Amino acid sequence: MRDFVLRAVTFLLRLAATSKPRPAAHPALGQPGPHAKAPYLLPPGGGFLPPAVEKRSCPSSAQICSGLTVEWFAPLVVPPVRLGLHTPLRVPELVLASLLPPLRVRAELGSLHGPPQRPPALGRRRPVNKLSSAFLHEHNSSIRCSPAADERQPSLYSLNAPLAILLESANLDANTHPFEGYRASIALSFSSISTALIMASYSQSMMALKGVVLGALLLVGTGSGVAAGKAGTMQVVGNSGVSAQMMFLGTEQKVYILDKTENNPLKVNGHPAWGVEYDINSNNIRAMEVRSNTFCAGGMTLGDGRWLVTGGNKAVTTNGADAKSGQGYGAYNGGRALRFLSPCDNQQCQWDDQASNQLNTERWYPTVEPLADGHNIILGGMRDGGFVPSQGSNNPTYEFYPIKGDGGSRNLPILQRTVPLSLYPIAYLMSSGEVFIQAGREAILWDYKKKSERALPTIPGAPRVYPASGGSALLPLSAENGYKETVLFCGGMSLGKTSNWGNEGGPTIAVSQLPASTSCEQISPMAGGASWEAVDDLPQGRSMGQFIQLPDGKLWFGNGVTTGVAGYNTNPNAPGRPVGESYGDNPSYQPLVYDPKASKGNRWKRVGSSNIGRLYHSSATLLPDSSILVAGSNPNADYNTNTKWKTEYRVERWYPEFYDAPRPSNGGLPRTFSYGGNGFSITLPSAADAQKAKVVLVRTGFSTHGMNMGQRMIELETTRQGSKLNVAQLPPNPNLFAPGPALAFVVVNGVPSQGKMVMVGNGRIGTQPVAAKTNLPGGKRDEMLEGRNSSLLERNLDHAASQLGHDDLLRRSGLHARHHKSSTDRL
Ligand SMILES: [Cu+2]
Repeated sequence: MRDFVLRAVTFLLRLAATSKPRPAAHPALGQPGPHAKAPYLLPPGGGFLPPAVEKRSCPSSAQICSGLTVEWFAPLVVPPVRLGLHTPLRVPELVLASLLPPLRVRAELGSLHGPPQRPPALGRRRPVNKLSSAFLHEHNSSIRCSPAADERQPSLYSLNAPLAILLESANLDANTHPFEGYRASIALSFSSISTALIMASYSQSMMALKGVVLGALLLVGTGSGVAAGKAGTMQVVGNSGVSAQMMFLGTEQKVYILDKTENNPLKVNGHPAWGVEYDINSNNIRAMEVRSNTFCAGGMTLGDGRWLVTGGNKAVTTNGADAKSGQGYGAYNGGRALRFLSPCDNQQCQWDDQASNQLNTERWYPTVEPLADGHNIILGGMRDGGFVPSQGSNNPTYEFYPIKGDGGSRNLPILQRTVPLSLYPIAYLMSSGEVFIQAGREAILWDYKKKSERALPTIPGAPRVYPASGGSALLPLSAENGYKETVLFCGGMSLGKTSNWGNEGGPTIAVSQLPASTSCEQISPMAGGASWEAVDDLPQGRSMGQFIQLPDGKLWFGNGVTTGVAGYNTNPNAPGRPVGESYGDNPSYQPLVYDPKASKGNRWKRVGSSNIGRLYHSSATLLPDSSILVAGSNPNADYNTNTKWKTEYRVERWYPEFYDAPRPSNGGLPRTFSYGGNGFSITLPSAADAQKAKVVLVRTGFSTHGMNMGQRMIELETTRQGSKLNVAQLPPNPNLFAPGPALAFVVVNGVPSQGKMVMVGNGRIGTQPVAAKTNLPGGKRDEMLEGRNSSLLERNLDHAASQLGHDDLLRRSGLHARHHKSSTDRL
């Protein structure tokens, strides 16, 4: 204790000599307070911090509860570093923990590059520094846990014993690693505990360049600029319980995660779980019963707001081997499954996964895209398992849910022509009602009404569909770009000859160390003479990279590997040369942000970094606060902790650079949106804000395999009158944004509000009511019609509504109310 105070004084003195005076101490941090007896970490150079002790509840069913991250900066050549829990754990909160079974310690070490821009926050779970152009490079081989194990072999410690972790750094090459810095993530795991656990979180940072322990700044206390600090970073926030092969945002509070059927330690109804509901705020999970095997299924919302997850694979037993239906882990054949979920916030909803609901044919790796009438189109897949299909196992057809017309499966010739690269075809509904489809190297516009196709040019660069697994995204639609669709593809893999992809048994050449493609290409399929256009290359090749649409119009690109492809093989001598079981290796730890409006050459930016590899079967989704939940990775046939790329349960959250900025209110947003019809208005704090404001809708999508089915964003038309922002409904064409749930945001000067879950369309499956395009006051044309505007608008809408014969439209548009009362938030 005396030592502690002495060190504090020393650092304060050093600090006083090297920095400007700071505001008065934060009462909780300015003195060795209630945390003074807590264990602390002994960092390189002897700096220290009183750790923040944090209570954390683990889900009752979870077996692992993690969350201790240490970060610091050090010179290029780092001497061996000793981090230790310097004193026995004696804080009152930890007494309970000390009575519990042994503590399991696992640590991973990575390096961070880029100068620190601000001191770390203390007293928060995440002690992360904001780093510019951070670059992470993993050095797992250079870490040792003392006394007896390395990071891949968790060792057991008693909580009452001092814990020390020795980090022996490698000598880094200054040319390839332009800055210095390390991060150690230490996961503390408790086994067999079903009650709430208490975790301690420690932060430590040292910037050796200045000889100052940044953390010591916090002893002096700081005002603004230190307390927040999530922006531009990534942190571990929880545990998914099942590996997140598939993931989607269901409500403003809940994310739903699906795994394939495998031996996850998390159990439900006496068998391993493969589905959970993940609470965004508490990071708690609820195991959910799913009857059929969801192995590589497709999913999307329907026009009535339900989620459909369809297709999958056979019932399996240990290590992915086929099981008789109902045997093994309890899964049923999911090949023809239609599973439904109405997401909820009260923990009561369950998957509706009845054997009576069936597709016409088995589909493993089908793509699902929502249509203008609230149906889903379900494209392709395979009739059985395997790496890639042969003509025999391929299913080159599509069908609809709910069933349309003759109810059967229709042929889709592109999926026959592109075998073996025909699984998970990339599909986006176009404004014409045609579906843009990309598979193999082909691209087409498919008219499912006429059962005809229009060919588009062959995609340059590399194959993009599974298992080459490039990322793809539809760029935001707006009046500014005339709602012209542009589809962007980045990364993927070329193996030269198509035959090198092999067949169900795997690739015929070694793939795991082949560099993935850096190429990015885009096309505007509806434009006359549509052609591919090369845009900024990825800074590093990537397979299984995933685009996530951000409400500011930019796109996150994360997850995946820099070498190899999707898929796995349990045979280490297979021609594809799996690493462990994974055909992908050398994960990309560096999320990027793509700005489609930036000039060419300036579109990519590195934001944040991780030290968790997200290989095959990982996923990500946008959350209402514009952060991104990142989870999954299991390039193995079953739950596997005994291989290089283990089954990954840690859940991370990535925070955009605007994360800490004050957010606009979403209070003026309605809960329902229509196609055309009466707009609405939002009052912003100032006219200047209104000038920079917009309203966007984002369908966050169904994330799996580097895809995000259904994801798209549309910006609504607006005009301004002082501080009032007049907002149009969606354009009168449901093909531009199919009906169903979406997140709505007010975005001011690039900073989004919290997203509000809204319903686009009438909330029903079927032809959607469409009214005339919203006529906004304050626009150039309307300035001339000032005074007459509202009556004209009403006449137009009356006319449109009577033509369409939709009472519902009138009711929902607020038009009736408008006739009788003056409303400031309806136009
Ligand atoms: Cu898969």
